[in-house]
Amino acid sequence: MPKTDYTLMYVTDDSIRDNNTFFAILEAALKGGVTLVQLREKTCDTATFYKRAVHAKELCVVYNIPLIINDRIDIALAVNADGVHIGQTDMPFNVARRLLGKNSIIGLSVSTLEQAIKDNAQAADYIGISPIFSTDTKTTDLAKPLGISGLRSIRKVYNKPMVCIGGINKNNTAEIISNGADGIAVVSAISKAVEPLTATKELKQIVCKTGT
Ligand code: TZP
Ligand code: MG
Repeated sequence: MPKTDYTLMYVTDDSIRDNNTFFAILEAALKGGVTLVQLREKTCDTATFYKRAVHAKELCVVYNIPLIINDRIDIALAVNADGVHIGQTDMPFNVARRLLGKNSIIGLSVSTLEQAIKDNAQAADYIGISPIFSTDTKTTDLAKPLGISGLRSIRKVYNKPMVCIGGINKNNTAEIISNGADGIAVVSAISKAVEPLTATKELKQIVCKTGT
């Protein structure tokens, strides 16, 4: 299995219900150099989620980029996705691993230092620092932002890949990477950009320039 590149994850924007727009932005993100895609759907029915997942997987295969499914292990299995991203109140980590197998990528959201030192975080392929900053994109179940100091404390105890999410844009990306994150995950910095392709390229360049 090739090593996963956590530099820049595009988390899809579930407020975009028009499929043409949704997939045009996803393709711009892929063209612009995202290294992972996470399909995140919080409000639609299973059939709609599944259909988006099928098409997202087809696009990701063309660009040779892993597709991660948010929350839904059944959808990940159904479309042969590369992994899942789960939160603290989703399917227990060990069960997700058993269902998906050892070759799938499993990411876990972590909102405190305590969560980062638990077994499930240590067993995850990567953790998402969630949220690093405040955001208007996710309005429910959002923990207090960890900020740069929270990121630094978690970096000291966590040796595997760490991706930050929440309120990230081109102005705060360098600070996140220079304080120990392996990559960033964004929704609106790409989905709401006037030019998603250009925005993606800019974010990628900042992460790559700042990272070691
Ligand atoms: N999880 C924590 S914050 C967040 C998610 C899905 C939303 C991030 O969106 P944005 O627009 O990049 O701040
Ligand atoms: Mg979740």
